[in-house]
Amino acid sequence: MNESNNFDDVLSSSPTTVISPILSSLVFGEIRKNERKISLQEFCNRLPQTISKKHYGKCSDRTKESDPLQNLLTQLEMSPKERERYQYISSTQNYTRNLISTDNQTYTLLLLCWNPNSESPIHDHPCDGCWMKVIQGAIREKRYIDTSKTKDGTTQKLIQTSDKVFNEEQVAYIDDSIGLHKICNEDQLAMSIHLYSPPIQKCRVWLSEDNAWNYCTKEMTNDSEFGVRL
Ligand code: 2CO
Ligand code: FE2
Repeated sequence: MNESNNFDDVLSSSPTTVISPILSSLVFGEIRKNERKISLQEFCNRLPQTISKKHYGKCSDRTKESDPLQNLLTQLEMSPKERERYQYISSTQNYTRNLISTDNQTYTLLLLCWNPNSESPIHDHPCDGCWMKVIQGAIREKRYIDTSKTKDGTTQKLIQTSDKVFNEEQVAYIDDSIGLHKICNEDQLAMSIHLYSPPIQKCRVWLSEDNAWNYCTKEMTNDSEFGVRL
């Protein structure tokens, strides 16, 4: 998630400095850094090298703008033509998982298509990290922590820690050190790009937040791969 900065407040509070918000962002490199949009093709070309850079960063940096993968995803602008190849929608599922690219070792890139009024179950991410960029509609992410792990065992519920809506172009990041999450689409068809590093093959799924022990392991399956329906 992007953290807002207070540079504009500092600048506007100075009586001798009159700088527009856009210019002040340029001064501090905010816009310049993510200004150039890149196609899906260029994104995929740059992904392997950027993934290798991530291993030099600390996990806590990945929620910040200093995270190279977050920056690369921010730059991505998938054209309707690029999207068309992967956007398989199924009326019988909450959402579809459509594989765009993977090296089977360090990353998997997917397009997820969320039907209106659909949601995922609460789940974890047994990979190092999951980056999500909304490319159509709005996605609501509810986060939870498993208190059965961290407390004395008397509370065995999942505790909700946040509830945020991500709009088009926004990028979110989660890993298991941050918590579990559930994704909801409460409006029209929504789409999001998900990057998992390394690839995610299975995850734990909770059927209710009322019992932290009531989970099962689910194999992740794709509904299409490289534009071909399975
Ligand atoms: N992790 C879920 C999946 O890959 C989607 S929710 O966002 O990470 O199916
Ligand atoms: Fe997820």
